[in-house]
Amino acid sequence: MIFPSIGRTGIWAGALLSCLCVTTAAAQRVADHVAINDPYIRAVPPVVKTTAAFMQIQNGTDSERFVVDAATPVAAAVELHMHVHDDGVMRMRRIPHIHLPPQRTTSLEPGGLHIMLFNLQRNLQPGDQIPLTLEFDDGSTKTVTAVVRDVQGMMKP
Ligand SMILES: [Cu+2]
Repeated sequence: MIFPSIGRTGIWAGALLSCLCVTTAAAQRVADHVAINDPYIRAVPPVVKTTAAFMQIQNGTDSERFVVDAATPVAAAVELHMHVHDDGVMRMRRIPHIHLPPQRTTSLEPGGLHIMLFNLQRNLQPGDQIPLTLEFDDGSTKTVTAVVRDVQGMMKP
């Protein structure tokens, strides 16, 4: 009976090592474990100085992470926003962070979560490629190239 119990101890030691590995991975930069797909910015007429950016954010970590800020050289101010239903009216609201559940993809899309760009510093033409930087809860950042796109038939950001 001694040998089987030693065997079990070996299994537990292995499980413990796996846990340590996961902890080490989580201690790495969040930005290295987050994939951002199809980032784009809504094209707006030159007189409009406000627009929004959308994308899919895939959290490849086993823990809950957050986007805490964003920035782009084409906007003087950037905020994280969501839409809420308020007595049948859709309104935007600033939020402190965008929640990224573990091993899930979070959609930023018209009518939902978005990154709001205020006081545009230049005219954005469809096809323009704009750097956009996201900051995560551990302070790490990731810069992607967002394409300016006409977004047809969607509600305003
Ligand atoms: Cu907004």
